[in-house]
Parts: sequence; structure tokens; C-alpha cells
Amino acid sequence: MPIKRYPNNPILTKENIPYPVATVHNAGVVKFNGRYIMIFRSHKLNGRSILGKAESDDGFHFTVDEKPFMVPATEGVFGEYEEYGVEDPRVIFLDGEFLITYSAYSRHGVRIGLAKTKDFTTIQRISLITESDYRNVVIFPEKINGLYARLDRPHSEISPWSIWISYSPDLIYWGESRLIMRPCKYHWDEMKIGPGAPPIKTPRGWLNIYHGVFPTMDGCIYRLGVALHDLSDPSQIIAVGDDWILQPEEPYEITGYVHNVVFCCGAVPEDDGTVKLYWGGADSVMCVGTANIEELVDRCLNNSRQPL
Ligand code: M1P
Repeated sequence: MPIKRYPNNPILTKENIPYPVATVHNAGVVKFNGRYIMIFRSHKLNGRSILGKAESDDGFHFTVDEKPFMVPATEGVFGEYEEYGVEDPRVIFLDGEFLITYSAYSRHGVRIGLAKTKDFTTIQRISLITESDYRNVVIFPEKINGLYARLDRPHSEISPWSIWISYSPDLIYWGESRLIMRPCKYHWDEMKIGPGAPPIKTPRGWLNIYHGVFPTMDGCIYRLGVALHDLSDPSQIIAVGDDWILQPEEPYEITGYVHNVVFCCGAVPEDDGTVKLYWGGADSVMCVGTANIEELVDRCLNNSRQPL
């Protein structure tokens, strides 16, 4: 398999969190001033989610902040739509600041919130950038043809949950939305798919690490796969790797809060052509592995399936 698991996985468990939580999973990760910043999700002991922060010098050993990084807002429009919790953060660096997308849960469904920070000390909510029901929104780490671009995953009862693209001039108003990739029938991602890590720029296209779900008589299995998008028009998918790149195999991925899940919200490309991939194991713990970026691109191109 192209992903090499770090031998000391999991790198964070609930025992590493200085406040009471049931899980530490589904984290966005970026580099800031040469350090790795991880924004992770935790279920509190009432089952609702908050976001925590951890830092590392090497991307493998993380120290967790004493207090949560972001808890649901209690006032205004964010208070109304974050009532049930904040989940699954993705982080990018663009135009001098870090942008964080997260799922905002409330009695009205699940929307996507967008917040920004320059230093991971203070955080400012910008807008709720979808109506309900959406999850898994990743923003491209640079503007494309003068516009912000994002991949997202609306819910639908008519067609399987698929990956869409949208654009924005200002991060607030989004449009030009198009479905660009669907689950593949009787395939490891046949039930639903969703964007995972923010796309990684490579000479051959934007590398999209996504998750796909397969239903079995024993519950769903969450795996990771790869797709390659055109650099100047990411609505055009050049290739989708036919095989998964990671599936639940280790005990901490097979058993936990939700069994049989590897779920990615963050990946850090390194100068040596490798990428550190971060995933939640069984919605319970945080794991890391490494891969060669060009090998992941080859996996898209050498054995591909149709995106639609
Ligand atoms: O339990 C597995 C995952 O289920 C949801 O993912 P998706 O939206 O693709 O179905 C999310 O709740 C995610 O956080 C969770 O890891």
C-alpha cells in the first residue's frame, strides 16, 4: 500500500487530552513557523463535538493545549447553527491567514462554518458558507482564475452523496456549483464519497485525497482514495485511482467509537516530495502515515476509473 503507517500509531488518544473527552479524531493539520499545528475533533462526554489544538516539531509527536481551541458559539447566527457541536476541521493557509472549515451541527441540520486565524491564538468566525445539509468542505490553498474554490459534499436522497465544486469571489458568496465525482457502483466507495484533505498542488494536477464508504451486513467501511484534478480547471477530473490507498486494518482503526473507519481531514506536503497524511482511526484516535506524492498521482493515472 502507498501509505506507510507510523509504527507508533495512534499518535493521540483521549488519554493525551487534558480535559474530559471520549475521542480525538478527524484533524486538520498545517505547518506554521516550521511547526505542525493540528486542529482535532473530540466528542465530549455528552456526545457533542468540540475542536482542540495540538502542536509538534516533527509531525509525529504532538503536545495538546490545556484548553479546547474552539467550542460551539452561544450567541448570534453561529450560536443558532452550532448548538449541537463543531466537527471535522480542515485548515489551509491562503493570503497570509489560516482558513478553517468545520461542520456546524444544530437542530436545523449540518452546515459548514468558515473561520480564520493568523496565529492559532485567536479565531474569528467569518460566515456559514453552506445551507444544510453539507459536510466535508475543503478550500483549495490558492485562488484559481481569481476565485476561491472548494470541494464539498451535499446530502441527497435522490442520488448517492457525491463531490461537488463551487467558487467564490470573497469566501462568503459561493456559486457556479457542479457535481464532479460520484461514488462508483459495486466498488469500495459505492455508498458515498466526500473530500478529505485540502487538495495538494502537484505538477500533474491537484491531488484530492477523499474518503469512500462501502455498506456491508456488518456496518459501513470508510476507506481513503485519490483523484487528480486539472490545475487551472479543477472541475475537470483527470483521473480517479480505482483502488483505495488506505483501509482500516489496525486494531485502533477496526474498533472504536465507530468501527472500521479511516477518515482524513489533513495532509501536509513536505519539501522532499512526501506527504504526511493524518487520519482518525475508528472515530477515536489520531494516526499518521507517509506517502510519496508522485506515487499517489501515479495511482490515479495508472489504474483509473471514471469520475461520473
Ligand atoms: O463515522 C464515520 C464518519 O461519518 C461521517 O462522515 P460522512 O459525512 O462521510 O458520512 C462524519 O460524521 C465523520 O465525522 C465520521 O468520521
